[in-house]
Amino acid sequence: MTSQPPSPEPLRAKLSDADDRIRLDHWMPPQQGIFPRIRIGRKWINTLWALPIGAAVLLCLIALAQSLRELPEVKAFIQNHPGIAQSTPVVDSGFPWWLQLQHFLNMFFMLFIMRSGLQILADHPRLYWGRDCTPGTDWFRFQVPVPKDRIWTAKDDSVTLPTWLGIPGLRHTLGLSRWWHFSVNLLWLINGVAFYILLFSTDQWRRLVPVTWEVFPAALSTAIQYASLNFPVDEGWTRYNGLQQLSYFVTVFIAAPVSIATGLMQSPAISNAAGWFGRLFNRQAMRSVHFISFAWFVGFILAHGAMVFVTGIRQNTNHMFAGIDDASWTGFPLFLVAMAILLAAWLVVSPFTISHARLVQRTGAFMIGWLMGLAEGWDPRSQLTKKDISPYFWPNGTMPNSKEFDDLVAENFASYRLHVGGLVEAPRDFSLADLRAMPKQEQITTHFCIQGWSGVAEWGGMPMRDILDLVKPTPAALYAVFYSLADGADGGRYYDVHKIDNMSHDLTILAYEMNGAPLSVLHGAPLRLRCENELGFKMVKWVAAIEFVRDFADLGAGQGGYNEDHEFYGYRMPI
Ligand SMILES: Nc1nc2c(c(=O)[nH]1)N[C@H]1C(S)=C(S)[C@@H](COP(=O)(O)O)O[C@H]1N2
Ligand SMILES: [Mo]
Repeated sequence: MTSQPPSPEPLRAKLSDADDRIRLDHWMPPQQGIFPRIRIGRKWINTLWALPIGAAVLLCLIALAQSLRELPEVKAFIQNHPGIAQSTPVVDSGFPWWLQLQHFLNMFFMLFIMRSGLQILADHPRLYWGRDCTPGTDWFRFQVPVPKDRIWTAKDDSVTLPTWLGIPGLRHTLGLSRWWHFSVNLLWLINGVAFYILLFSTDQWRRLVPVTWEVFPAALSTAIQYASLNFPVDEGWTRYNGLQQLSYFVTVFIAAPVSIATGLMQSPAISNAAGWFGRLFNRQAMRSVHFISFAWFVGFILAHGAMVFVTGIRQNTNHMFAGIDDASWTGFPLFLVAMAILLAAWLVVSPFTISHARLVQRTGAFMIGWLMGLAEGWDPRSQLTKKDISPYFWPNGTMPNSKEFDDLVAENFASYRLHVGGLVEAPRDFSLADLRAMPKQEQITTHFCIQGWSGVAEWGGMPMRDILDLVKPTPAALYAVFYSLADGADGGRYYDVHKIDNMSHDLTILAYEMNGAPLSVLHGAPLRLRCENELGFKMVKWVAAIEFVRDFADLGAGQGGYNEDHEFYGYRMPI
């Protein structure tokens, strides 16, 4: 007996090809944000005030420190604590080549990480502490308040960054910035681990790790001396003063690991696999801490950079760029070369990313996609309780806009059929009544949008594993394609591809209810996918058909989904 190959899903013809670069006439129109504001109580304060206030505080501190230093008690204090904690052990090995190299690589990687991170933030330019992203509960934003008089999707909320600031700048380009952020993170992590190992296998750890409580009075003394503009003696070749030690220690051993942990905890797969830990350290709190850690790095770089100049540029650049301890001009030109490399990278990266977007997507997937994909294997089981349900759930995506769909809404989806076919033994059409008659599963889960917002809702629907049992995919079926009734933002049908393993996870359902009520059109009626180990864009709304396939290279632009084709996302996005 020979079996006929199944005819391909007719909706395939509605998929569209996509550009391999960003063309501005096809891209989201720009939208300027506002200067960042911080909410204190009910008042929003423009962070631009930090400049005049900071300058005034600095001037006062200088005056204060200078008068303090005339007091005999303070004189005695500085005499006892000259700046370097007395029992700080001495480093004998100077500034070895590996330390210089790692310092440079760290700067180089941070440039990409910080700029691409800002670009990701600009896609949902608000921060919150609570679990949900209810408008008005944000504590930081660089966007106006959420308009109440119309549907305002998360995509509407995204703002433009200049190409010199974000990577690649523009608006809603986080698909590409994420590849930069995660790929360079991996390199930065490798550099960091190698740095930790080398620090502790040599005597270099002595620079950074305080071994005596004396470091605190020493740091205070150093701060007073710096602030009075009469600097302490520098022994940077062999050991650091209290203030240096504390700030370097915090940067290397606290801010860096905190950034990594709070970054990972924003992932649906990791947060859901972490159980109570993921529920306690919710995504929005993690995003906020991630940002504060970023702000620490910005402050550190500014202060550290300024100190390199004002405490002796020749000695300092000789130490870190030439590995010698004298007052010659040897290190300074090398420092300039390093800065020129950073500047060149800075100027090139955004234009390159815009004109080679597909290449950036492919390279990113090659470097980090496989690692991210590992998290897909975990079956997400983490659920919340009814009291965690968000009062507000951001709508997102491109709404259906066709007579076909309006007609379905008008008749309350009576003639709607979900078509399930492709590489299956028993292709089938389901009416909404058929689906409702099957065993229903309810779950209270967090939705993680790639743009950064999240929300908790209760979903009711039928498990995908039951559909698998009915239609029986053949062994050749490796992926499930979800076709929507709606087009995507750039024309052509919205669709998305999942590995078939995702279909048998406990919490993968086709939802027709949200928070105990029938699903609204805004959130995907008549049917939407819930697949809790992936980011939101992979959960197709207004599902029209499911096709099981062996490969997706011949669908659309071949990247595994609409946003994968048009916005350069990855098709496996559990992180
Ligand atoms: N058909 C279709 N499905 C879609 C989208 C879309 O644009 N079209 N957007 C996706 C994105 S990016 C997200 S975050 C969720 C948003 O679901 P919500 O509107 O219920 O919040 O739907 C996903 N499903
Ligand atoms: Mo999203």
